[in-house]
Amino acid sequence: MFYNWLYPFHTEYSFLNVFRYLSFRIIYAAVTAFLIAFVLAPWVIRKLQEIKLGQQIREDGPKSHLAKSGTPTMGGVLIIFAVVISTLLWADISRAYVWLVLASTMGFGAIGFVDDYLKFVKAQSKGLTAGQKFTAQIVLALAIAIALYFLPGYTTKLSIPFFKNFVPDLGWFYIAFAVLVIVGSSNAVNLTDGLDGLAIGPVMIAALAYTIVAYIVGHRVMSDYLLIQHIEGAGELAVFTASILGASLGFLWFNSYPATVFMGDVGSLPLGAALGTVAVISKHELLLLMVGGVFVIEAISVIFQVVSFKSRGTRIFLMAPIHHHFEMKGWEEPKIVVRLWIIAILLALLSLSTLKLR
Ligand code: 57M
Repeated sequence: MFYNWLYPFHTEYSFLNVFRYLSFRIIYAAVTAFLIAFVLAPWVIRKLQEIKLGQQIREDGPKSHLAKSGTPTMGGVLIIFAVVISTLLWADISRAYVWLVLASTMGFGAIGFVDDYLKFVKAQSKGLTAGQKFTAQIVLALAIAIALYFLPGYTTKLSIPFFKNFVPDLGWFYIAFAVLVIVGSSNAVNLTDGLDGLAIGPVMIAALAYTIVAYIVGHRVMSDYLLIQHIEGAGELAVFTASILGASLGFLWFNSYPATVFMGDVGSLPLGAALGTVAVISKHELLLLMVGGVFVIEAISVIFQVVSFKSRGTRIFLMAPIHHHFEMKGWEEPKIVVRLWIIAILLALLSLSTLKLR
């Protein structure tokens, strides 16, 4: 908005020139989102406590979690609010991509909100059924993928990490592929969100990595130099991912161990979908497997556990997702969380190296 409304006056007021610079807008988007989340959090947490929107804890999980009963949940509302406001303020809102990522984030946020709200009114840890949640996610992701497909200039070519000349064109199949990336990412972040700070840390790290990717993809000279598909306007996505980074930092202040608020599905579903949508639009879809490697590890641990349990009747992990396995082994919660952050940082660094190594 600042870019669209204030920059046009730069001929009269030269200081308004700053709004032209993407790097400036990226940094201030992160700072703005942080401030919104950080300043409003105590008030939001108080309100959530007042309406008794506390977490119900399942009794079959690790026993240490019983002490968390009543911790306010749905803190994700604040993250999404901060991301949307900051993106609207700092991005070039004439770009369709900006509206698409915002639509994806708010749409998945709405699914998460309904799920959390039902858990709250029914006062039990249920909510939407898996089938209802999954159907809603697929319909929404499909709408986004189809909109992208018909957007002028958008290509259905797929970049493969480490390969510069092998860029297969998926054609119509790209729509199904994009749905898979967005829905998969949304659910993987949701599965990861089971310890204080566990999901939000890797979300921040992935958001930072995609800020760099989107900046380069949207920069004609840099993308040409690195032999990466250039996407006109994709740089504005970096303003969005920087907002995720800032809002997440503000939330982490309160979600760090021992957490005073959880994000709820209203946070985890849209954050995962947002990363998936950015990965799709910036044409670095497969890179998300590496950038979001911690989410992939968590999701794979569940798949392996369920398949093993159903087919052989035995478990591979003491409990899935894998963070529960480490808890059952007696690791302290902050140790598990920080170690998974370390893995996330290493994977993000490796992912960024693929921009050059191809
Ligand atoms: C969400 N939600 C947390 C909080 C958060 C298929 C199966 C693997 C699904 C999986 C599942 O339901 N995952 C989805 C996990 C819950 O957190 C809430 O949910 C929101 C995210 N959606 O924001 O509102 C609990 O996690 C803890 N937590 C924190 N700090 C945080 O910052 O400590 C969350 C955020 C909170 C709190 O205790 O209540 C969750 O874990 O439920 N199911 C499971 O994860 C279950 N695993 C399982 O059944 N494993 C079996 C299967 C795979 C065969 C096995 O291994 O044998 C476990 N989850 C729990 N108890 N709680 C097992 C039992």
